[in-house]
Amino acid sequence: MDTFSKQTMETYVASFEQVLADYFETLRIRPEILSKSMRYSLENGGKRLRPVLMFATAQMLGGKIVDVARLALALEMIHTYSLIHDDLPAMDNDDYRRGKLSNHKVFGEGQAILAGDALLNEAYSICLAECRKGRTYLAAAEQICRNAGAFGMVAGQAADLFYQGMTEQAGKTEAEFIVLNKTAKMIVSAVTVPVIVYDTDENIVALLAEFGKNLGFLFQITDDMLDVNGDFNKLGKTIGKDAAEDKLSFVRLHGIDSCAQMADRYRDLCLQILNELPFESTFLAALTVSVRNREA
Ligand code: GRG
Repeated sequence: MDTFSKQTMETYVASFEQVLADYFETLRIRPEILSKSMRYSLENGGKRLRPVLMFATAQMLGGKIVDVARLALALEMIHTYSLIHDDLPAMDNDDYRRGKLSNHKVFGEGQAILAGDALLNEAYSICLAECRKGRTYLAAAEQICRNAGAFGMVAGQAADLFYQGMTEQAGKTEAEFIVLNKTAKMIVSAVTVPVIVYDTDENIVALLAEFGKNLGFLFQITDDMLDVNGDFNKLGKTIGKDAAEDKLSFVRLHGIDSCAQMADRYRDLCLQILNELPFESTFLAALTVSVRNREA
């Protein structure tokens, strides 16, 4: 990433950290263990990809971070709950996340489930409060909730779990369903919430949704590749789990070399879509390239 994009990225991350700090400042969550376990996962080490995408898209459209700040908080809370639950023994069973012990390794499984539940419920509470701002916020909140639930991330996770160990019975269609729902739809939410809030032209909404979808596929393919050739110290989570658990990953289906070529194609598609937009999209282009080249 060039220096300007790096600085822009830092500004967005810092803005999000402030939104998060304000959230915990105004609320006193009891009991202490619930507050601690929510904060443990929400405050520690995430890349903040989804809030960064939301802020960058809002600014690209001529809007302000503050316009979407609370919806970015809701989306990151949903993302965080999904990571806590994904790490549980009943799901991906990972002891590490972001280079630290997973939530359930610190607080126990019961508290980890509840921290995830509380984050999800808080996210919906925030979305509902945002709906008071009017029709476009209602539509944006609806999009976040839909893409996270039975027509999005939860459906993708259910399929992922279902096909684990059954890779012979499933193929490209099932793998694409998993990636689209589990990973891409949350990214689609991040980049379409601002266009929905500003009630922008439908063609722009469609182009940004397509950008988010392709970026989601790029993100997941690089995730699958890092599970093979990544470094635990940079990635902060266990390597080699997809193969060990016979997951229906893109690497399992296509092999690592083809995945590298597919990742290049998804990156180029994203860049092409950004070029079609009538906005200055240098930062989103730099971010796309950094997702392709990421090591963490
Ligand atoms: C439990 C309903 C439910 C869903 C879990 C998030 C998820 C779905 C599974 C995690 C496994 C995985 C590889 C998901 C897809 C990619 C992804 C969401 C990776 C983690 O996102 P990052 O890298 O996380 O943005 P950070 O740590 O930076 O916040």
